[in-house]
Amino acid sequence: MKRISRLMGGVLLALTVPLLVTCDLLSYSRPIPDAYYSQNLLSSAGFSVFTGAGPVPADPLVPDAASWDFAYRYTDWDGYGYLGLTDTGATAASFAAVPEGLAADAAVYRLEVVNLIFDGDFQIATGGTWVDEDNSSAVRDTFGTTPRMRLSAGSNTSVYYRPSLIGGFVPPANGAFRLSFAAESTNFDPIRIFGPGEISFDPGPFTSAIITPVTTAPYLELRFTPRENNINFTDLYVDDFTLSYNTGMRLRLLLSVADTDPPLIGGRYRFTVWVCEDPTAFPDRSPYNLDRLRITMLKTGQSYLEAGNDEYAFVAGSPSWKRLSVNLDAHALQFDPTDLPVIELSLDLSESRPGRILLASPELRFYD
Ligand SMILES: [Ca+2]
Repeated sequence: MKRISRLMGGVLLALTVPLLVTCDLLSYSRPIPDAYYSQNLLSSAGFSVFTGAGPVPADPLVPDAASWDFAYRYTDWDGYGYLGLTDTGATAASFAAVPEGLAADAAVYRLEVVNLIFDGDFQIATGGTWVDEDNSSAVRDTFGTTPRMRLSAGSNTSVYYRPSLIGGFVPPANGAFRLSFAAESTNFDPIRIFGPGEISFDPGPFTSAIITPVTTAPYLELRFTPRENNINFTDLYVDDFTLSYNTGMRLRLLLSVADTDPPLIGGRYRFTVWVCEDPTAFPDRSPYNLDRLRITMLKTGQSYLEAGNDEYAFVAGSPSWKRLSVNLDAHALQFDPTDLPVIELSLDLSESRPGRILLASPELRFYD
């Protein structure tokens, strides 16, 4: 028995030693070509490669890969352009000082969450139709820093607002939209605000809710009313009514293995994009500065990965270029051989109010 054990031990040792040597050699040989560590894998997939402005796709089950696109086009979509991506024709240096890492001549694109309410900032007039019952009023007030509406309502009465929608837009049946506005009161009067479907809003600097407009005019109506019977409210200031679509609000790039140069392999990646405040936008009137933007990477049905996210938030001041960056720290990209997309690079606007922002230089880099 001892002899057999010794023999087995010897055989095992003989098998193990070359295995260890092989592993050692592998770990030092770095099998991944240098190009993966040195190149932007999106060198041929900048924002100029874009299909999101196209018509309803013939086969919504097969998303366009290797071009920037809007995710809502592949849901139950009515064909309206709820997001916009356009070439400004200008370079990064034209908008703000160019920080290290961003090329001065990088092409700059404008990303917009379309505001479907017309004159909800009351710059022109009263932004639609106001209906005030006896002892109630809705007056356009131009005394402050920006025109807004001043509302009052007597006991057991209401003020109604039917916003104008932008030309050519008719809400689709059962569509989900985000209605947002600012409501301020100096009197702290108890107020109830109801949207379509009796969704209630709390007054605040910005209040929003997901609503479903009806498909016939006036499409949308808000009701402002005292919180209890036999009381009233005065001097409720409302402004900045916006409406945006709320399904598939992502600018995305789906990538199959062969869509990058060099081709995608399993591993960890970093996705970065530069953003800058848009000089054609305003903090307090339409077109607004985009208030927030989140970037991330998403797995597809063919792959597995876990990414963090990075978020931009608007701060009034001089425009500046800011780098958003997200890594596959939590779990590297993994996939079995497939021709289908294995990763989505995503600029998520699902929590954003309508507005504009500038984008430049999307990059995907392999790091591990
Ligand atoms: Ca205003």
